[in-house]
Amino acid sequence: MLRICVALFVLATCWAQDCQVANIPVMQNFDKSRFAGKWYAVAKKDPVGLFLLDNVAATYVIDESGKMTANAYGRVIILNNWEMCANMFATFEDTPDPAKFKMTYWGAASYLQSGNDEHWVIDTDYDNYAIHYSCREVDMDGTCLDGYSFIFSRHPTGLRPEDQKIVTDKKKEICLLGKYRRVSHTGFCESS
Ligand code: DAO
Repeated sequence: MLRICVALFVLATCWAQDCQVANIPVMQNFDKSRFAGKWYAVAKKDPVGLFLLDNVAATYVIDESGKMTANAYGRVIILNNWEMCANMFATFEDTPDPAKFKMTYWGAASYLQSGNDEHWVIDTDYDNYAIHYSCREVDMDGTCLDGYSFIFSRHPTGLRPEDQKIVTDKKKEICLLGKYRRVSHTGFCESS
């Protein structure tokens, strides 16, 4: 009996820890109009060649046709040692899954990063926290080789204590527990 229980536990753990990008669970019935507005990044899992360092916030807008766009800012260091606040823009293409978007992003200045990334919403309660995920490169075994993720809060001071467990459980589910660093808000980008 004990052996069966252990086997079931191991099976359940493996199932809960499915790190295949294709199996990452995203927000069910995601409603982008409720997602609109300003979000402060409070933690980030960096991609290879990280870009946005801290003081990161994104404001999502949904126009009358339902199209989502965003403008974002964050402190970056470019050209070896030039510290500045980067203003970024993004457009989103809908996909059959309402929580998964194809994002095109670019900087207000040409020397800032630009590119195309996945933009998935893993979970949100719309009013307090949101978990974003983007895998840039899928490995041969189906897991993510290079990606990034933001933990967003509606509050620049961070997550409410009651949201912390939910977010920790989701980090585990997407195989990124322990991979995040704190994103501070010092006012660096406030005047831009
Ligand atoms: O910081 O290393 C990095 C990658 C960031 C990609 C730039 C994204 C700009 C638009 C952000 C919209 C919300 C995620």
